[in-house]
Amino acid sequence: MGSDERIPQLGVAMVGHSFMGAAHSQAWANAPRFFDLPLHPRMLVVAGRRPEAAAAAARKLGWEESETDWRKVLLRDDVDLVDVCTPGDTHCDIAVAALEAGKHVLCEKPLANSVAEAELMAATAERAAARGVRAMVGFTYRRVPAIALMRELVAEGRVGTVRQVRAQYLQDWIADEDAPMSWRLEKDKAGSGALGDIGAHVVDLAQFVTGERITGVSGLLETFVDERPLPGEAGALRGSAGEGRGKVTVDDAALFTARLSGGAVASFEATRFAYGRKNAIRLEVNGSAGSLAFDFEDMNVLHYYDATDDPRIAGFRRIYVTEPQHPYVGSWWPAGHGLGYEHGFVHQVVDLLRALGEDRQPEPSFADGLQVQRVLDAVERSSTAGSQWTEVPA
Ligand code: SOE
Repeated sequence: MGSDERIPQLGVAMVGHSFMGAAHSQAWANAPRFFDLPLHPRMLVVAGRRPEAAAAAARKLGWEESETDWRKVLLRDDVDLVDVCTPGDTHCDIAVAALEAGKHVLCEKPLANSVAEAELMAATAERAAARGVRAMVGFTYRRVPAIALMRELVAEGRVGTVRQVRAQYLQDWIADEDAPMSWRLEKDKAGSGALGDIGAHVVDLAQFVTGERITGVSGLLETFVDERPLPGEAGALRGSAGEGRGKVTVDDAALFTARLSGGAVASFEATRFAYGRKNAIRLEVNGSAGSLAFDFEDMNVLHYYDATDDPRIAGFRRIYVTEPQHPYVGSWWPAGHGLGYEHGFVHQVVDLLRALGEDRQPEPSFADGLQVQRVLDAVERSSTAGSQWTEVPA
């Protein structure tokens, strides 16, 4: 697809080309096809360690070239932004080097594998921002229209004062104890298990929707299966097992309660052992004047209960979030047609490009990513200390 030559280009390089790399690639390609943008992304180069795999990914995902060494990508003058889609153990090195080389960065979640790494990344991003170089962390689900609408409705006071938040992220892709190993089950690669992989999303969402911060937690982590078959060719997320076995070194399930800065209390649950729950991100907010409820497995719907309604007709109303008045929706299909998983990634790129075009900080920033990391760390420390109440450093 040709680009409008009157719109300045932004040269993009992506590091990593598996699941997230594919999700991000379609976003870079689709954003300018559906949204009016101040910058037109040019998909210059994808980096991956194995030359054939990187070249095949470039062809399939729509990148002009491939590269095996991400450091070489940073030397290129035509690269303006580096999109980090690798496992967590490499986020810090790549993002810090890219920012220091003057490249904007989009980095997958969770921001890092430890608070120390996240602090370094946030500090580097702050220094880079003074030079107009921007960094954003990919908490993509913020950009699901029903979630963005949920935030708008809470901010408008439609549920009154928020009293309780119920947040769950439930999957089942490793519930079978013979499901293969994945880097997501190794602490040195992923930092933590369900907690960081999917719990990080609901931590971000609860804070995003309420506009409040988690100030303290009591956590409980559990590992049910500590050894699994190594993955085969098709990869762990596709359930393909190969030869040999590997050790699981992360949590399989993470549960915690929390206090929020505005006075609300919250419960969180992240697990990949909830048979039958495929990608159930469930978020419910109960306030003094009503409730809002969302489940990603029905992602175009938001449920709203207005406690000021006549009690004879009060009940949860099912809002089909597919109208042009809803966040992001108007740029897609005619009303009523609905969106999917991939659209959140497109909206993420749209918001990032608009922020860059207007020379402002995109959200969520690396500072936001660091704050989520501090929550995850507090949950781990609390669990180790027998679920002891643990404050989250501000
Ligand atoms: C696997 O649990 C995974 O791909 C996560 O890593 C993503 O962040 C989530 O969006 C979907 O599930």
